[in-house]
Amino acid sequence: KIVAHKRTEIAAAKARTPLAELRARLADAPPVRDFVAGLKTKNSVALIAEVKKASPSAGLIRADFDPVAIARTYEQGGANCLSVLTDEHFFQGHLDFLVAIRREVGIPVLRKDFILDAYQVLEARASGADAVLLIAECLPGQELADLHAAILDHGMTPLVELYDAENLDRVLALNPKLVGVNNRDLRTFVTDIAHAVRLHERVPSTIPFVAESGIRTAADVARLRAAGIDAMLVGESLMRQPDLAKAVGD
Ligand code: IGP
Repeated sequence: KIVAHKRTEIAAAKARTPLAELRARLADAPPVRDFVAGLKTKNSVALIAEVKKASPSAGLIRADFDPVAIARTYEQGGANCLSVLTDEHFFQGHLDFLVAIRREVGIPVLRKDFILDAYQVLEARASGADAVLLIAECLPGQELADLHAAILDHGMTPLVELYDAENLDRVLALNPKLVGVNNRDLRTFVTDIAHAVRLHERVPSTIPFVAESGIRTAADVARLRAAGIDAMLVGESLMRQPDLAKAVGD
């Protein structure tokens, strides 16, 4: 359902801004920052802090939503990298949030969206993205490899996400620079950190690994650390904190 809606959005975007025009904008885009290098500093479990106003599972998460102010606070609090929701319909995000955040912060930024078409990869780079999410469950067959190559061609880092263990071999065949396991079952919205811990055991330790979704407490982080997981992507539980700077520091 999300994928079908996304395809109509992409068609509309292509009609609004033709490919040639988007290509011309690439020259003015800010240079790419190294997302993987960004994860290699500071915290024992690196933090990708997510700027997310709303989600299908949670509804509106934060009413006083100022994306740039939140991103700055995350950076000052010591986050390694940022994830910015750019999907408008389901997450109340926007590409303009990415543009503004990339201009105002120094740490690398991921475009978090449902990427189905190389046009969106170009959009991401033209908007200043340093990394782009790819979801294995949304990209059957050759589509995953083709978009992975397109992201690398533009000098950005693909974060290849999966939920279903059956997609792991397909993901590892890409020789990915960064793998993420989503703890949220998209059919039920239930999150279970044990899911990432289990799949992490099947990913070679040379590939940086991100645990995504449902990470809330210090005990959760301790579990990831004990499992040797490199990084975590945290959205909702940070976005709900009244004192964001303190929450990131903790
Ligand atoms: C963050 P949480 O539970 O901390 O808010 O989760 C992130 O993992 C989640 O937003 C996410 C997501 C996605 C959103 C993971 N994969 C794919 C949209 C699309």
